[in-house]
Amino acid sequence: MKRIALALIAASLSLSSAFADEAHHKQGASIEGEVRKVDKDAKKITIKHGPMPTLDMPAMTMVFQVKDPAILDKVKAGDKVKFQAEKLGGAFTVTGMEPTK
Ligand SMILES: [Cu+2]
Repeated sequence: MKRIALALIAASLSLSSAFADEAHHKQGASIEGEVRKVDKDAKKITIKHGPMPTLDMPAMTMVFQVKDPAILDKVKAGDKVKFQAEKLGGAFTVTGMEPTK
């Protein structure tokens, strides 16, 4: 019986450290990218982005929604950016963006 209890404790310890890792990653790490297209009417932006570990995504070019349309006034196609993204209501959404030089 003792051995089973120890195994359970070990299992729950490794689980909780996995969760801690996850929480750490979710603290809005910036992703590098390059703007490909800005669509103000549809409130969408196409970004060629680097790897996004928080969203479990490799580097690719894709379309994002934007949380705040004002983000689209700050950037244009060809700009290099750092941005934050989350999955909101099933859609990949840019929550913040800064041009880089
Ligand atoms: Cu992607």
